[in-house]
Amino acid sequence: MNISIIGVPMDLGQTRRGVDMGPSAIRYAGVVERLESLNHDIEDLGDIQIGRAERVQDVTNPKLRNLKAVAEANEKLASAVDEVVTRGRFPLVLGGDHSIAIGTLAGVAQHYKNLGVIWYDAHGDLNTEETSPSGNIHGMPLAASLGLGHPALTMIGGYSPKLKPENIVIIGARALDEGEKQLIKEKGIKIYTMHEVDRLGMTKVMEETIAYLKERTDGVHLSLDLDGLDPHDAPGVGTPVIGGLTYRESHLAMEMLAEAQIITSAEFVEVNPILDERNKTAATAVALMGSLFGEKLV
Ligand code: 4U7
Ligand code: MN
Ligand code: MN
Ligand code: MN
Repeated sequence: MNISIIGVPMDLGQTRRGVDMGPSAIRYAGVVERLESLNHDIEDLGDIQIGRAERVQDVTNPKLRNLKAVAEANEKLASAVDEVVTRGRFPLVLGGDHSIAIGTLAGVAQHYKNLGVIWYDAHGDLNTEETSPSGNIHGMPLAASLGLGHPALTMIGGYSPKLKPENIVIIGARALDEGEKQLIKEKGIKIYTMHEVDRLGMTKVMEETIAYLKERTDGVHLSLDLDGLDPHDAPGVGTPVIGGLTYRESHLAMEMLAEAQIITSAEFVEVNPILDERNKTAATAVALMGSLFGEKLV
C-alpha cells in the first residue's frame, strides 16, 4: 500500500496540554519503520500548522473553545488529506486531539458516495455547542460530520454533511452524554458499547461491523481514539474512562479489518505523551497500526 502520514499537533479542541505532542510521540515510537517493514511505501508529509489558543480575555465562545483556530487547522488538514486521496494514496493521520477528525473526514468523504466510519472510542463525540457539557470541540467531530453544530465546523471543505448516520459504527463507548444518547436513538446510529463487546465478544462485534459496512459503503474511515482502549493499556490520554477495550481486543479488531480489506483511511488520535508512561500509548498506537496494515504473528 502507498501510505501518506500527516501529523496534526492539535491541542485546542480540549483543555489538557500535551496532546499536541502526539504526532512526535507516535513518530518516536517508530511508525515509519514499522510500516516500512511490512513493505508499504511510506511518505511522511510532516505536520499541519496549528494557530494559537485564544487568550482568556479573548475567549469569544466558551461553548466552542478556540473555534477559529480549530476550524482553520481543519481546513488545512482537509486540503492535505484530499490531496493524498487524489494521488491515490492512503491517508494516515496522527493526532492531536479528536477535533481533527472533522478535517480528515472533510478531505476523505468527497471521494466517496457512501463513506463509512468506524468510531473506536470511549465517547460518542456527538455533542454540539447546545449539548456539550464542556465546550470542547474534541467532543463534537462526529456530530459536525453529520452536519450538526456550528457552520464553521460543519462546512469545513465547503460541503455538508460528510457522513450519513446509517454508515457509522461506534465501538467501545462507555461515557455518553444525555444529548448524545438521544441523537444515537433518533438517528439510528449503530453502536457497540462496552456492554455489547462484553456480551458478544470482539470477534462477533467485528464480524457484524464488517458485514454491515461492506453492504452499504464504498470506503471506510477508521477513527481510533486511544481512549477507546482501557487506561491500563493506553494511559496517555486526556479523557480516560475505566472499563475499556483491551490491548488484545484492539489488536484483534485491527487484524480483522486488515483481513477484510475495507479500510481506506485512518487516524489515531488523543495520544498525550505528557500524561503517558514511557510513551506506552504511542507504542500501542504503532502496534495497532502494524496489525491494521497487515502484520502477522507468524
Ligand atoms: B474525545 C465529553 F462531557 N463528552 O463532550 C465532552 F464527557 O475525543 C468528553 O472522545 C469528550 O476524547 C471526549 O466534553 C472527546 C464530556
Ligand atoms: Mn474519547
Ligand atoms: Mn474521541
Ligand atoms: Mn480524549
